[in-house]
Amino acid sequence: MDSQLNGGEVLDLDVAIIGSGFSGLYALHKLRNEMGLRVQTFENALGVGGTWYWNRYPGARSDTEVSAYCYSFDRDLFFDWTWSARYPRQAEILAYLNHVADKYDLKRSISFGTQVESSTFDESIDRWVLRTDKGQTVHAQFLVEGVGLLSSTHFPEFPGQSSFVGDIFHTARWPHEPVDFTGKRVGVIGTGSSGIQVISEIAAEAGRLTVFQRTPQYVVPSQNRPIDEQLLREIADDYDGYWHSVLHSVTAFGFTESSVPGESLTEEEREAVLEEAWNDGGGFQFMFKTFNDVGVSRVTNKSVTDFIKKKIHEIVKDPEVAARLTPDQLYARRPLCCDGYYEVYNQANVALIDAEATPIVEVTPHGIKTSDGTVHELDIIVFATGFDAVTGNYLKIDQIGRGGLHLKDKWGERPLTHLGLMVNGFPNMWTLYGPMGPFTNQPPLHEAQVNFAAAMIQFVLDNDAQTIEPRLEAETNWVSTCDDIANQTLFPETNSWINGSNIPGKPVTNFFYMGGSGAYMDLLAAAEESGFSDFHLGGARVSASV
Ligand code: NA7
Repeated sequence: MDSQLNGGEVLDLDVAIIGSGFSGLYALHKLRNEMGLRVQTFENALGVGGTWYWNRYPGARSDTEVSAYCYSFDRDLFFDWTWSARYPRQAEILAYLNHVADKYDLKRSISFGTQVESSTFDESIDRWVLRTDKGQTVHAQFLVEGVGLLSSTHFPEFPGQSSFVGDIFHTARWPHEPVDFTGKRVGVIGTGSSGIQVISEIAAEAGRLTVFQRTPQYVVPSQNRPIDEQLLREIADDYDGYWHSVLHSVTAFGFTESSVPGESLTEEEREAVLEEAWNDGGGFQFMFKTFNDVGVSRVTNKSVTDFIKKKIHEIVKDPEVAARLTPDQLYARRPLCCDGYYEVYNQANVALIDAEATPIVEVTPHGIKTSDGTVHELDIIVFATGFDAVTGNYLKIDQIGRGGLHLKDKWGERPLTHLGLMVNGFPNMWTLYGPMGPFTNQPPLHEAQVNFAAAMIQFVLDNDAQTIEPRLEAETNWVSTCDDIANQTLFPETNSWINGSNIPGKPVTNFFYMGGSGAYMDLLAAAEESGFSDFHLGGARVSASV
């Protein structure tokens, strides 16, 4: 199939996929190569990789151990690829994803540089009708959306921003050509995962680095190093068992979570565990491998925050700067890790601005003005301001389901899905790692969700049916289950992209299933075993579950 359609042509497909990141690439392989369906992928970028295509900023790397941040579906693929470290850089992950696309001959079915502008379910033909910015019309029975959890950028516009005479970059829309920071006065706005990585990397290069920090963050070292050879031997000895254990853990990050409540230990015992975790590295390990109640117990959570606060004051020599870097919130945001982050603030060329006490009020032609009237003179401004997460990219596409229902209206107050994967009123449409999906390491869950979607598609085909969609009651129950679980944790008490509070005007609510990967896998298995009884099969000649 020609991967670059001409304008005006109508393409008739079994499956249209949107996105060629981790999830979209695997969906294409599964549905086209394994199931023999007619599939075409539409990709906004000029290459594969999704997140790893766009986030080329200096210092960008995975902070998930790569032995679980990769595909599992082909043992040969796993062992044929050699990673340089546990937490590889962006370029290495992008090279891996290109290798995957080439190995399984995926690129010929991807329309690059093509934005899907709308997708409408035409009830008269039971098909999705997609329109692209290239003027193409696509008919597809099934629509699989792998548009990215963290992809739609949050790029605030401060007054006067267009007058800035230097360069402005967003970490998630980084240029392909290297940016030279040598001797430059650089301002970084934001201290989330992207901010701490870019700050740690460019501090050595920039003439002067000014960090605009609104909310201080807890950052632990990643202690990056080569992948443990012993781990690779264990994976080789029991490949399927390893991936089964990843998927049936709580977080799917490739380590065994602690089963010990911090509350059951003394303060000294907790501190010893935390010291060991600090020296071993990893943000998710720090939250989940230390104790099993960091996210639910205030006692344990306080031990963790006290420990990191102490480390900040040990590392950062200027007590005032250390105080400014010290959070006063719970350890209940997305956990961060980065080697050498706090150490950066001991450098003479690095300044930390408290952008909560003195917010940015304006961008002037030559810098950033804060509310105390100071103009911080800059040659380059880096926005590390994050994403309109989880729902942002779904709502960029004008998606219209049954009865003319727009997804943006259906999700006006909050996103609604069943299993984080399908939406009532939007038949034959899968939202990979979409809202109300599991809060876990993504790649293993992408595969699981694609396999589940593939099984549903096969179910529709086997039953000679036209459509499948979740029953409204199932969707309602799922969302309230997700909320019940989230409300038992401390996560709703902090503000971040996890609950939508980082985007002005966005509903602040729960966006995740926090019941764990293993429980989620059991739910997917039960749904399949039940003959997808939570779903309505439409247009079936042989009735299976109507
Ligand atoms: P994050 O984690 O959402 O961080 C964004 C940062 O930008 C955060 O420090 C924000 O401060 C700051 N920010 C956002 N808007 C502003 C304005 N208007 N003024 C000042 N500061 C601002 O995004 P990342 O890209 O770092 O990481 C997102 C996820 O991607 C990450 O968790 C990984 O899963 C991968 P705030 O904290 O809101 O006060």
